[in-house]
Amino acid sequence: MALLTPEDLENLSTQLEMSNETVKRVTGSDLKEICETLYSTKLGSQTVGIIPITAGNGVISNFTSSLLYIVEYFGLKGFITEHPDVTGYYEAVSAGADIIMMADDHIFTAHNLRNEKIMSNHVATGVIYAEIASKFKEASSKDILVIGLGRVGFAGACHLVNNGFNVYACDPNKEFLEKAVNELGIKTYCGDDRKKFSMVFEATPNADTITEGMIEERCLVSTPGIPCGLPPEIGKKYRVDLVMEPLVIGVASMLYSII
Ligand code: 2YC
Ligand code: MG
Repeated sequence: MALLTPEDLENLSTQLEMSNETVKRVTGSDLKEICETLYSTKLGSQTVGIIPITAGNGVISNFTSSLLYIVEYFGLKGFITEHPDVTGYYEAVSAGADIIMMADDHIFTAHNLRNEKIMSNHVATGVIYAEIASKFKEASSKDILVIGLGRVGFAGACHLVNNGFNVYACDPNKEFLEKAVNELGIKTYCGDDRKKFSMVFEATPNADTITEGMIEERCLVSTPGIPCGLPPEIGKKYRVDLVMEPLVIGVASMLYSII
């Protein structure tokens, strides 16, 4: 999984405003409304304890401060523990946190201590980016293309199948593809098939995974993927609407999913 860099999280508020504006324009709902509908819930006044974790590649300088910004943006209370790791966990629970948020290099999780619900970032991110793609107002059918069937892509594909969409998917990893065909019944799709899509959910750690043959003019591409799977020149030529943001949209999905 591509680890975030401090640069990825710079001017997060601007990245949020821009992607929220695009989401509103192409789906008719903003991020809050999409989360409230997706999880049929509203956030309350919970307090989130955010714990820096030094494991693996260690602390990302602006990661926990970005989480605090997001928590407060959605109207929750939050604090970053003074100490990292286990000491931080003890501090957060002792200070009365309702929700714990922490991430090592493999799992980024949110745990609601009051109802014992727990969610991972990769599942929450897959579900909400797939949901956004599927709510495209100008969509020409219920056919949707999923590019990348790793743990983020698979979670999104599963959500789309469960919501009655005709999911076509591709992944160079044959095992991932077979797993999705066997467990979700998705239809395999590869670049030179003549079918074009108006809704695309891309979840790969690779750039330029989207080619002209895949997309309809003025389609919607929804992707958490860093680097971006949509080559800028193709985005311009086909006037593609792009929803791509490094952290907020996935964290919003995590928070609403455990309330
Ligand atoms: O600052 C800290 O506490 C670090 N231990 C945080 C490590 C986060 C690693 N995960 C990532 O960079 C991201 C996830 C947020 C989503 C995809 N990659
Ligand atoms: Mg990508």
